[in-house]
Amino acid sequence: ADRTDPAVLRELIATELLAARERTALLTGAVEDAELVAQHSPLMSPLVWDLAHIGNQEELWLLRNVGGRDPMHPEIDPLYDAFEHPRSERPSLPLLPPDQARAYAHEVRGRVLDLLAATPLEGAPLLDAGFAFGMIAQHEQQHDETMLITHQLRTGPAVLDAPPPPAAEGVLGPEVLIPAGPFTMGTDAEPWSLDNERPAHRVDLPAFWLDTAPVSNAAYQAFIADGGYREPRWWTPAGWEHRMAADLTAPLFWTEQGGQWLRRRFGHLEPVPPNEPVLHVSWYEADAYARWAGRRLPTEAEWEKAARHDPATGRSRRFPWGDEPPGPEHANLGQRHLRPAPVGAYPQGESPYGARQLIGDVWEWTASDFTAYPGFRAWPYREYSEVFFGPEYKVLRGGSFAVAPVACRGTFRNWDYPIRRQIFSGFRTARDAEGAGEV
Ligand code: AVJ
Ligand code: FE
Repeated sequence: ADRTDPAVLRELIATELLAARERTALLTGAVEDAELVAQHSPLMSPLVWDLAHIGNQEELWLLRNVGGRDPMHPEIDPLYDAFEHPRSERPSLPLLPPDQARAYAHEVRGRVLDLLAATPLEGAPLLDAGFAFGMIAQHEQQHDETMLITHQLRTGPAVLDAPPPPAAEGVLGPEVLIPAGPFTMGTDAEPWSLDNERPAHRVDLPAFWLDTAPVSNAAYQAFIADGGYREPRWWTPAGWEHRMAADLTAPLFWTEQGGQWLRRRFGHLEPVPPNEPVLHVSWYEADAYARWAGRRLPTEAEWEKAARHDPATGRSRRFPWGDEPPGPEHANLGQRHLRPAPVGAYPQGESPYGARQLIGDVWEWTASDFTAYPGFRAWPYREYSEVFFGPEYKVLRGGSFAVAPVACRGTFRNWDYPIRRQIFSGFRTARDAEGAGEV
């Protein structure tokens, strides 16, 4: 698609906004209103908050900032400002009830589509390449992932359904070698990249080995069976303290019954599938597993080099498979499936170095803190990224089965606290390759 053609770009934006809204409608329409206003976990907002927050951010950025319109309901703004009230307190706020929240988001969207038709997609930084519209489509999809996390935390009968992901293909070696050398990290070119992905900059890395695919449940069960959760030497001091305080013994949603591990998944109880990437582990657990395995988590730069660097041209590409947008043959994205694919799936999504499933399936914890790239400039608001920079947050890369293609690329950065595991988080491990990387 030629995004420099305004008609094509408008069509693309409208398609992305619609895709996000269909997903929002699915996630908020699958349960009764009583469940929309309920708190399913203190870690999450009630679903009805996400719904109106989606509409409120769309009104704020598109109707007010781009369109210059007056606020529709200024009195509700503080209710839906994520920095005003912690998630745990949101159920007790005087939120819009479900029918009004839906009507508000719908009303905003109608006006946004009129605005899109009437606005030049150039001539101002928020407008260039339709950036503000792209940011809002990504924002809604990010909250759709958040709402899917809430669905996973909710108890009760299953309400969501999807076909299984594709099977593994081929026989893979355990790890791939990424030779030493510089690569370009981050981007100046992605039109809808968010501020923390910019600017592009060169990073020189020593050679390293990286797991071909994410760590599987079977491999993780070996760590559990070997007493990994009882052995402080595998854990960082903060990790061990947390493991004790929170009484961690297995990934979230796992239970042992009669010597077998079962997991709860969107309302179903099932045996833990051995060949699926492990899911719902904290950074502390991922880090402890890696040390037990005699390995370590990859740094964020290592992850991105493995995912984007093309040794044939020396260029960094948008995705492991090249520059084409993700299709169903490349990666498990967009909630097409309600689970990660088995390790070794998606041969067409392989990177030049032979790594699989870097994009989609599970978010991958990295060793790195969430920090600004050299030359970072907060845009268009400090509260998207800048206020989170620092050692409290660890970076996750690659996106999960719950991430939409519009909010996923080789440069995309996610972050969370190292204790968090309700998110769709897994990991792969790495090790140094001293002397092996001369090219
Ligand atoms: C990038 C996933 C950490 O959900 O807190 C949504 C995305 N920012 N609304 C989050 C976001 C503002 C953000 N994460
Ligand atoms: Fe938000």
